[in-house]
Amino acid sequence: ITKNHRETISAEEKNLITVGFAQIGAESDWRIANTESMKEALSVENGFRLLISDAQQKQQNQTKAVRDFISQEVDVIVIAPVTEDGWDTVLEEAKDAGIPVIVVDRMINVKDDSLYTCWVGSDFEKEGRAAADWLVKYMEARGEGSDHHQIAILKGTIGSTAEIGRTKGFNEAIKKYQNYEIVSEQLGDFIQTKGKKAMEFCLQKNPDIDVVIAQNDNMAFGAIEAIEEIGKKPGKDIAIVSFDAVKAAFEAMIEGKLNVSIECNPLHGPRVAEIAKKIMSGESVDKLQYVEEGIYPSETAAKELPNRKY
Ligand code: GYE
Repeated sequence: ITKNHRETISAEEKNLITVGFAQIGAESDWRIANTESMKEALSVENGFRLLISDAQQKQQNQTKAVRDFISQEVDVIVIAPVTEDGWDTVLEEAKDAGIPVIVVDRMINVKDDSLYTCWVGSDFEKEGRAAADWLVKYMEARGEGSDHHQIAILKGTIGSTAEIGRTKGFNEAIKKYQNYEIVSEQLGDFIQTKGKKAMEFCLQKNPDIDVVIAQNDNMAFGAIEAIEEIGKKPGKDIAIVSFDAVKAAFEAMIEGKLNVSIECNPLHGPRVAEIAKKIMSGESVDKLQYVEEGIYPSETAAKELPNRKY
């Protein structure tokens, strides 16, 4: 490398915006797509230097990552928080250091909202309501609208906005219908293997379950395995509703094993990049930004699969 070339590189590097991203982990297809989207949008070509930390789904690792980013004097910190609570102290440290914080995906619950600049993500409660409304219409169409339905819920990480919102939205919407009964709620932490274990437990305790609400696709994939292992047909004997709408969910729907996936968009990278640039140039940004999402029942799967980006 010639001296001139070296000087050009360092001049370019000086102009890059350094972003520290405290990611949750790699627990699901959704999460992997989210990390990819961030890497793609916050690239050197786009003017960024991106540092990513993988917290292995432990919030204490995220707190540590944020402290590391503060000591490295990054320009912007991005956090995809595991749960909503427990952020006040470390965000005060970021504020004292003058580093703006963008929250993505799940939300945080802090005493002082000025501890973060903005949030980008999904309306999880709306997703939960959509799941209930879809289920009721589906059972009506099957001629089982007034049958007694026994529902198992496979829950994601407790205290995460995705779990809180999907639970609240679904429960509030379904309680209007007295023939729908939630008979079991099990924890699956948004992970396929844990979803399978949770489903096995549900089936042992309540063999008559005929509906599963899996709070993400990967837990639904685990549930499908558990249902098949006892000789029942997922998607037929037991209706399965899930969230995210990742590619593999479309494949499961084409095979008739999953009935619907309520979309949750993980492709936050481009929006985060735009927000980071605005913050760095002193422009103001909206405090909360919700992304648009759809509902994909199995009959749309074959047509939609080729268009899916994650
Ligand atoms: O549904 C799940 C992931 O917070 C929206 O986290 C996200 C959820 C998503 O592990 O697959």
